[in-house]
Amino acid sequence: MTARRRAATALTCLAALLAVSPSALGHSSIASTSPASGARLADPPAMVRVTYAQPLLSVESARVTVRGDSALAAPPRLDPADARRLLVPVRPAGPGSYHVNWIVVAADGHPLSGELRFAVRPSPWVLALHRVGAALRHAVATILGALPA
Ligand SMILES: [Cu+2]
Repeated sequence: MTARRRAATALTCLAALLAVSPSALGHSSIASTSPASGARLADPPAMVRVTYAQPLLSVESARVTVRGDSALAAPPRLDPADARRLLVPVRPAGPGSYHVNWIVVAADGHPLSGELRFAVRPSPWVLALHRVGAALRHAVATILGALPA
């Protein structure tokens, strides 16, 4: 094969590669997550599920943090029932902003990183108690202020 023909063959390969969509090359994109990104929940989920469009080879790592602390309950894993799905067990860590990030390996061997945030609100009881507490403090201050010195 001449150098010229070799170069032509290489160019043809490159053109074919560029014409192929990323998903056909084995890359995978996220199809859905549970909870949804940006969700505001009453209680933290026991599990975060991230479903990709195509099967994954493995999980490299995953982290869950709340207020700077880890809320990862157990090692992350692929769903045995569906290799497209990453499962991240979450330890309930109360209200706050939960940040989940991970690295998985796509079918073509490329690592894919992703992240997801959701918020857990304080319970209505906690909010109600805060309101009662504030009202009581106000009442006490008013009574004390009305007493003769
Ligand atoms: Cu890839």
